[in-house]
Amino acid sequence: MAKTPEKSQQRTIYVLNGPNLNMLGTREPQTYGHARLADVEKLCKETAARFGLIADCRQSNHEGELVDWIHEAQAKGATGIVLNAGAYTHTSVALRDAVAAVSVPVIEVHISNIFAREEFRHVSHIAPVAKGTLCGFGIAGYGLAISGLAALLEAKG
Ligand code: CA2
Repeated sequence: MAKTPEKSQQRTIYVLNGPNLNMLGTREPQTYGHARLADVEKLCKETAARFGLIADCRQSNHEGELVDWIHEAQAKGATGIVLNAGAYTHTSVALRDAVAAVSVPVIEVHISNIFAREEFRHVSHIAPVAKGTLCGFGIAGYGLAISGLAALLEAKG
């Protein structure tokens, strides 16, 4: 029997990276380290697999595409979203509204400690509507976010 769309991605975590994160590992290693986006995606897939989950990793430089993927995660019944919205974190009401509009738990991740940087990075429009926020752990934060989502799932039974 065909599965309903809502049930089709019950064990999938969307890992969404926003603008310029495709440049990871090419510049600013003092802030973002030496790992590339491909390394982040490998870490996410391996961490997810440890919990019997699948990481669906995507990156976009376009705000609307990120909004669409958040809606898609809800429509397809994804288990969670790990979101590094990059600079849109500090500017995007549209992304905040998308996160608020879905019941899928969203964990906000930042590689750097945004609170130890320029003042304009101290504001996150995502944090108030996210299930949780991690920052300052380097790319390990993505793995921690996936472990956290797995713990939430476990607690829900
Ligand atoms: O620390 C993070 O993960 C950020 O979300 C990264 C964003 C920044 O705007 C946020 O304030 C904090 C920037 C991502 C750009 O990444 C680059 C990496 C290497 C070279 C150029 C850009």
